[in-house]
Amino acid sequence: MKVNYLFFRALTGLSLTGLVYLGFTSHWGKLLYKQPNVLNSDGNFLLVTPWLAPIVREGIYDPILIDAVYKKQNITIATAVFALGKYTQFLKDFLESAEQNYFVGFRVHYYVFTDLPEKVPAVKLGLDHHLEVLTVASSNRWQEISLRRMERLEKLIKSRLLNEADYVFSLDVDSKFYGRWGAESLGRLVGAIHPWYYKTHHEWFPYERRPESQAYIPYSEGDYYYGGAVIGGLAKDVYQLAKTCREQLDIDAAKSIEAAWQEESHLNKYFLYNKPSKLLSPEYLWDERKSKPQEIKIIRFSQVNKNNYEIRPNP
Ligand code: UD2
Repeated sequence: MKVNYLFFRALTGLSLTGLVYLGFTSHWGKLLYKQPNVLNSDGNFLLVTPWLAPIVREGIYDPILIDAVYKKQNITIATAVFALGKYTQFLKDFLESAEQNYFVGFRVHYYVFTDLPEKVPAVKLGLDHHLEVLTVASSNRWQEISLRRMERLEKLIKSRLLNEADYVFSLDVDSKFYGRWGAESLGRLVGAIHPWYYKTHHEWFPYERRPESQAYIPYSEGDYYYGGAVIGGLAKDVYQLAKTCREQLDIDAAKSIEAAWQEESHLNKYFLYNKPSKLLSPEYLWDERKSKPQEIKIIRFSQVNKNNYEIRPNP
């Protein structure tokens, strides 16, 4: 809807300069503003976004203190992992490395979605860590497997996790933990900055650019590019995210449109207009194929180098 500038000015008493300063544009609900920086002048990740969400990285928190604060709350962290088809081969390393690093000492419940339950490895779990296998239908398209995670997550949270968990994470299985991942990652709505795009201008982000798609983001907009591999937050907030993304995916599907990066494109659209309250620096979402730059002090969770042609059900 077009906004009548004079009407708005009369209503708010703001001058044109004020409106420009606020980043007000001619469409309701949209703000035009300079793309936020990711790195400080000292070459480290910024401490907070311009909307005051912390960007979590090494050196800005006390791991023992922050775990102690959250342990007093007696919380349960549900963690959804999808391993369908040949991706079951990643489960062993994922789970074994998680048990060394991921919310050690907290109550963690893994929900492993798979079409091959017999391939789920028996991994020794730490105290108060539990694992449940949820059998789901196979798919012959990897894109479908990846994007249907939103629908499956939505259903799981609605049917169970709103009662069974405080926080929910959904993590890519073709990944491994290399360092501590604890309570510093908890927040109302949590996204991870993608390791390949944190120095990229938003015009070059691989957002969906076709206006016909619900995931469409114009070239002039965008804060950060978030990875689909890590989604987290309070159960009710992750539910809202998953439900909205699933609805948007359904609208696209009815129009035979699949966004450039499936659910990751819809996630980026969601986060643009529903800003995450906490961001994880790429320490929490790295990629083995990328060498470690000086601004990354420690790699905590990283995508493993996989041969897509060998492991995916389709090109
Ligand atoms: C990116 C995202 C991923 C997802 C995808 C777009 C990062 C680092 N990765 O990764 O999260 O948004 O783009 O759709 O942000 N899976 C199976 N079986 C399959 C295929 C996929 O279980 O045959 C599951 C599995 O949990 C995997 C996830 O779907 O981790 C994403 O698939 P991917 O890792 O192959 O996607 P990729 O590498 O393009």
